[in-house]
Amino acid sequence: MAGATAKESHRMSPVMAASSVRRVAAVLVFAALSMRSSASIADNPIVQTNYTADPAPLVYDGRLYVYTSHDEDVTVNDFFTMNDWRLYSTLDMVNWTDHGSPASYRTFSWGTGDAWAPHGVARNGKFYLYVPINNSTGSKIGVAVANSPAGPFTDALGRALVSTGSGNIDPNVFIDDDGQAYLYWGNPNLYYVRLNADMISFPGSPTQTNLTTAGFGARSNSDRATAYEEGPWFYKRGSLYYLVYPADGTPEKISYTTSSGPLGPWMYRGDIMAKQTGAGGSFTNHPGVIDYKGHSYFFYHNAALPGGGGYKRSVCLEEFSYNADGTIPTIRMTTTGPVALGTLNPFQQVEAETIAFSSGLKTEVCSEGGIDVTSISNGDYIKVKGVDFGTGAVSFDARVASAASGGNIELRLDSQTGTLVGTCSVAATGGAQTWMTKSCTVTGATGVHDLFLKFTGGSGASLFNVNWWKFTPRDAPDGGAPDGGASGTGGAAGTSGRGGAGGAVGTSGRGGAGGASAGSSGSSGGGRGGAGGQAPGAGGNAGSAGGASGGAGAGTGAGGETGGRGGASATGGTTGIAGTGGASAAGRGGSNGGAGSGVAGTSGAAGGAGTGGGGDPAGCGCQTSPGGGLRSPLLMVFLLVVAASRRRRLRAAPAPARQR
Ligand SMILES: [Ca+2]
Repeated sequence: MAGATAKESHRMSPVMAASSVRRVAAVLVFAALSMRSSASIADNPIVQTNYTADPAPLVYDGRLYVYTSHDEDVTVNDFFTMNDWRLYSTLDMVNWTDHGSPASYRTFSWGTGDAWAPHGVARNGKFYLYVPINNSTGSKIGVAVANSPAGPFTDALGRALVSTGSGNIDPNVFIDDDGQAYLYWGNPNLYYVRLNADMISFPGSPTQTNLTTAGFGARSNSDRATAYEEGPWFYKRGSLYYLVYPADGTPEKISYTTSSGPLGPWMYRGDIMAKQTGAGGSFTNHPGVIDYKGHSYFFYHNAALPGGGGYKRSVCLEEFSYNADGTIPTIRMTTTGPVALGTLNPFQQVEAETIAFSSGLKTEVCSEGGIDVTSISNGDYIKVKGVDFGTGAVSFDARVASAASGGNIELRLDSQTGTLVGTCSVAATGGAQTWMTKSCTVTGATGVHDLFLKFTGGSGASLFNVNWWKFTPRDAPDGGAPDGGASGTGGAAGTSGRGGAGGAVGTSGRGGAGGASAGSSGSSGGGRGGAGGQAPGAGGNAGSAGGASGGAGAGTGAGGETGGRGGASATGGTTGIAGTGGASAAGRGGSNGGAGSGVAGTSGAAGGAGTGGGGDPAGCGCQTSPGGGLRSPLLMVFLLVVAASRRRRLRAAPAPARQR
């Protein structure tokens, strides 16, 4: 944030004249045009669908979240115009999923605006969002609480947590090893309190830290006693306490100080990031420092997006390594950001709002839950980094809605003009939130690539919206590879043996394929779905056809996020038991799973009903008949052929629409 003096004087500025509104509007149009023409495929700034600032990272349950403030596209009064906070998350530090707005100043009935730098922390299964907001008597700190990182947050107190004095901005909370939580904040003074265990109250009154040049550095001018400005980021690493802060007025640099205790005495350690000057620089900066998956990251903001400026900032990210003595090296801004910590699985549902970089797009609340990508016009694109197509993809599904005449999603590898592996045509769906799943064939996508969803169409400003997408693999990988499951290979058919056993349960992956094929007199293989994890198991791909005297194929999908898909089908053997539907321990039974639609064996039982774990009802034992005598060898062969054909169709079929 900027210096309080400048901010407070701006608060009393007269309402902006209409001519200024028009000027801002003109600038915005120019900015939008500039954005359209940008060919940048850099990964910083990490969010392109909004102007964001004041990053506050949080690691929770294996995922890295970052709360940000939000500079509105239309700046009012030539000053910070900030109404709500935003939340993004990642698993790989390059692809960021938009979680929308967890709260706004309107979350607090006593607030009147100025949703400035937030800080979200997790404790006791709850999430606390500490925020500065303004009202008619100056800046105050509020605290909101929620049961999930993305909210919805509600005002925990119905009044301000900190309301004494002035300059109550940039709250930052750290919970020490002994469980004591500290709240630091302030511009131009640095205050702290020890929070009670409830995280929403504190004993006594705020304490003002004694700012000395030995602790916080000398200022390059004399308007304050030390270089400290605002935005404290307080944390502990090993036995050393760190306080990182914007310093030395505007433009701000980032400096830091350390101590052997949470309350000082502080020893100034120097600068981390230099002042930003020239194009792409903003006069403020704001640090967020965190470790994730064994790496150390430094969040900050600049003005590098098209149309950016001091009131239109963007959050960026760099990786760094601590020196052996615990000091922090100087960190430079880059347009590339950190190296990816992993690849992205395109064979599970990927939210369209999971983005490494994009151009021309916005996001909005989706009627199907979560967020969708909107404001799509001809030439816009989404880059998703490090997509692992494995041995190949055969088709692409996109969940889309269009109130207009639609357009196309070109699937390109490695650049906006890279190899075209498929084109998905999107027609009108009857409404901007009327969702349909569109599919297209894919060829030539193997291995790891950056995926570009390049949008084309007419001249409209909003051709269509996208909720999510996914690819279908060339063939269901055995035993979860490359999706992380333990491997298990379907057994080869045996002339008198058993069908292969299904792949072992993938921890977060795709289920193993069922037995490759039935033995002529063997029993079938069964495939198990992935057990839980982020990626739902795809369920038993299909129980293989039962052998001449074999048992049934069974597909079992253990519960993942959306549950495993049940075994698609299973065919009973001539004397075998009919197919059993895929079970689903949790989540969805699979809208085309669920039932084993087993064809009855000559003396077998009917196909069993699948067990739906929610969502779609359990499938029926359809296309079945009670066991009856199909004793002709020719009929038996016919059944096996039908079953094989059915499996192929089911594998190639688009995934069912997943409702939330
Ligand atoms: Ca979505």
